[in-house]
Amino acid sequence: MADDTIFAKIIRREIPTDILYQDELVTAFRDIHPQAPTHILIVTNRTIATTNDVQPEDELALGRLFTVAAKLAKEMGIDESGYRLIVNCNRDAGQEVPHLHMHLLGGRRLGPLVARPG
Ligand code: DGP
Repeated sequence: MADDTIFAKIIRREIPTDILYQDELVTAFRDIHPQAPTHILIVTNRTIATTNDVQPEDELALGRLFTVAAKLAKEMGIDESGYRLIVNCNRDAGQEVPHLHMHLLGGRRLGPLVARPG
């Protein structure tokens, strides 16, 4: 089933996860492999595989990713110190989960925007 990503299971609460925020459009929870003191994923409830697959009718949900990111950043106390929002698409960006999500990272200096190839 195309919609059956690990994130879809989290959204449907089939996998126990500490949900930080959920509404009719998006769901937020902590990344299982945090890259910073605050590392939260905000995912669209509709399974959109990549940013290549977004539709005009997704615009409300995509905007909601930002309003929820700002709300959570404030709650986590990183709104003034700063944070980074990342959306990866496909192989070269290292997208692992084919379900559109925004990373909210903060709580330390995050360094350069793009890592040099190793
Ligand atoms: P990306 O590379 O942008 O597709 O990021 C996927 C992120 O999802 C990665 O940082 C690890 C996280 N992740 C993968 N599986 C799970 C899971 O089962 N639970 C949680 N909380 N995070 C997960």
